[in-house]
Amino acid sequence: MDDTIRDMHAMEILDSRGNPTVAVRLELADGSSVVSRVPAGASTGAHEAVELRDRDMSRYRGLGVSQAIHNVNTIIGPALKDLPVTEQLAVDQRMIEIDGDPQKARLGANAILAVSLAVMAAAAKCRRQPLYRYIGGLNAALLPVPLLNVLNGGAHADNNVDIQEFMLVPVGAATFREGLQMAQETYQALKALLQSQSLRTAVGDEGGFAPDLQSNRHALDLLVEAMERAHLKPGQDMVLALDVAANELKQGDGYRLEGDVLTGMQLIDYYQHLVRDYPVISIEDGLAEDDWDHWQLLNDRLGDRIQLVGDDLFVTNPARIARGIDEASANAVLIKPNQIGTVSETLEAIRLTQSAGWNAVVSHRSGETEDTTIADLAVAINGGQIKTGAPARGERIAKYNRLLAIEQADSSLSYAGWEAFRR
Ligand code: 2PG
Ligand code: MG
Repeated sequence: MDDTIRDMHAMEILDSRGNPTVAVRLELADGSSVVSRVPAGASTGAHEAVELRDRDMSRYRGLGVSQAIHNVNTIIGPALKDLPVTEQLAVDQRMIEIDGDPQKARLGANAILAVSLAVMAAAAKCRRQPLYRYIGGLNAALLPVPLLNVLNGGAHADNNVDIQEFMLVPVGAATFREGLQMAQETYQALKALLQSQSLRTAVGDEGGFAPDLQSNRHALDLLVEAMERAHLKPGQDMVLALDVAANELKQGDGYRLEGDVLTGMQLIDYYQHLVRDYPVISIEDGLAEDDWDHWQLLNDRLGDRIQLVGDDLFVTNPARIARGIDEASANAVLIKPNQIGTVSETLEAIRLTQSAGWNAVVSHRSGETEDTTIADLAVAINGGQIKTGAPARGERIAKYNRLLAIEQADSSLSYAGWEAFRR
């Protein structure tokens, strides 16, 4: 059979931060091959699947992945030989069984995901379908609204801004291409604005600017002004999304924000005021990963007005998402395949999220590669949103360029626009 796995080889490559990560080249019985590459986070959640690192301080400051590579080449590869790549679930199950650890700590989620992604890509190739069509079938109909992180703070930058990501959301565009252009022009307007105020225009890990600013509100003011300079109407053509990454703000029982320590309730009040004063449509990780009580209170307060996204809270894990649905903790889930470690479990997380009427927002990691799988995934699941960084830097642009190509090639798809945020 042409669609069976003949061979696979893992390789240690570098991600966009220059840290080692895993790539896998999978060869099919018919001689054709595909390559997958896995990303890596910086503000990682405690409940994520385990990224296996060597901890050998004589190489890459302990961040090498040679053990994960070895696991693919000597354990996973031989175990999957001759299996058909169209049996994604069986392949993923096999790896989960061999690993045996709930957080995939033995083989490493980086090793397992690289293989899982390669299997999916190979299956699409066998079927001669674009990846999004293979995953989504006839159902795939929407091009996602991009959430472009143009101003960075927190763990992604060396500045004094404590919200990790300020994102442009071009909801008012008619097409993906137009939305990307609107965002790029706003990004350039922001750069000029920063320069005119003698603020730094060096960028953070995801390509967003990382100036020292007076406050989070200062950042929001700059973004609104940049939109206006780009001839856009804030709140109409374009809105804003935040990723607070509140785990990183945790201090004792409270949250450290702009020099003060706030209680969970005070932080919720703070968000309510931001939403009143700025066109903020989405807040991700407004609270920490185990602060379930305050998540519920936040959703109570703002969940009927804006999108509340759990990233470190849910870690793309169906069990944690199920709890969140049960407790009405949020109304959206950030989907990162490497938080859970296989394609099948990622798709299960998405199904669960969408079955509750929640939004599934497909996302990159702060450490990325040229791999564009998430662009196809966002289209396949009709999620209507993708978060993949600034309109700058090759590893971010690769995803946007892939979406431009999909839009160009497939006139049956339409841009999600405001639809993506209708609740
Ligand atoms: C996040 C991500 C991506 P990291 O917090 O949402 O922007 O960052 O990959 O560092 O977890
Ligand atoms: Mg996040």
